Amino acid sequence: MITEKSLFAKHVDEGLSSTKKHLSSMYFYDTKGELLFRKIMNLQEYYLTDCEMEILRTHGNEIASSLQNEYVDIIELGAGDGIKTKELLKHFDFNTINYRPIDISEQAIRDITSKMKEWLPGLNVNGICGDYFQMISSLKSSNKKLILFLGSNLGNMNDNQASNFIEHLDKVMNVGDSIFIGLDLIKAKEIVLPAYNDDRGITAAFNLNLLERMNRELNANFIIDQFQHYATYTEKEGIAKSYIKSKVNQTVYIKALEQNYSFSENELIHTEVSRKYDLDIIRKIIENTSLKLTHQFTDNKQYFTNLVLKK
Ligand code: AVI
Repeated sequence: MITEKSLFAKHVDEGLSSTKKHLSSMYFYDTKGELLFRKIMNLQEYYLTDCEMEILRTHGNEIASSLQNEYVDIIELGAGDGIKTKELLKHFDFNTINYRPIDISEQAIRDITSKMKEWLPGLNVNGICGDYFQMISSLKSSNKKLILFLGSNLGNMNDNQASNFIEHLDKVMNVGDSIFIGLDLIKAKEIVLPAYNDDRGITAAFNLNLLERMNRELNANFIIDQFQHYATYTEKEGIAKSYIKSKVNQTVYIKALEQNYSFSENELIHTEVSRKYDLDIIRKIIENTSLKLTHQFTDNKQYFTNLVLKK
């Protein structure tokens, strides 16, 4: 049986053995990573949270009325702490919705269930613990669906993966169902880069936690101080990229893999893409689906957008 841990070990071996070293950003989110990500979301530099919150606060009523016309399962992919979602859900008629947050963390599901019930008494909440990538097929049903995918989570996939993901969602949707998605927009480097390289070093700690996780779970002997966080962004490409850079020539032993891995000075391990969008990129991503872009909402500064994609 392939356990979560052995899959992690396999991916680490593949990523650290390739000529251009890489590790998947999906491994950021262990308990420590989740906590650091919550801190990132509250950083002044991480404008994404406030911009999406502004959209939901300002247009929540309008968004809800554009989305609801009969009983609907509101499924949220990667629900997190639910603070933004609450701003949207409060505009729905609780007698006609069933809120189904999905999150990989059991604790997150427990927290969001109790908090939503406290914030929005009367709301039906049926949380599901699991990896939403692997759960999409199980969402197929005759129930009318609204799928929430907030926080520019799509941006952590490359464009091919994003198209496949949306195509997969399209297949479990029925005519009349919608996706409500939040996406960060392409903008100047002076705004985007600090969001991925904050002054307090929280994003650095979040990225370097990948090394700590390998130490904890795979008995590796990474000396964290000998690596550093490195982020890049060009407006032309519209993709923020995060790396871990080796400060010196060094060799690390990973006991679970019984293998040494060498890093030369300044060598990079690619750990994350955070894609920024414009409407052309979105149209391309949904071009092989039967989804239509029906509504667009943006914040005042036009940094972020929320879109309705309707089947
Ligand atoms: C979850 N995701 C949308 C975040 C982002 O902006 O790419 C993850 C993150 N990585 C560094 N800071 C935040």
